[in-house]
Amino acid sequence: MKVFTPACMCLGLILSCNTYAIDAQATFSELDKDGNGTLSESEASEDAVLHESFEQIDKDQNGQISFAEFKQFLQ
Ligand SMILES: [Ca+2]
Repeated sequence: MKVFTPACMCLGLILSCNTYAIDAQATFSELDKDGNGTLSESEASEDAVLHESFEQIDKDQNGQISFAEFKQFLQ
């Protein structure tokens, strides 16, 4: 019996990962009103969930949500 990974399965996985990355980036950019690459508490308050979980997302407690922290939160 041949063991192989269906190409379509791999491709689907890659595509869904890429789509996810683009969506996360797009959402982050949209919230980052001043475009400085981090979300302040007032920028995050545009989104109810982010506002609610701000302290939880802000792992290093610097009062800003970085894209890395944002991505971690989405996972
Ligand atoms: Ca910002």
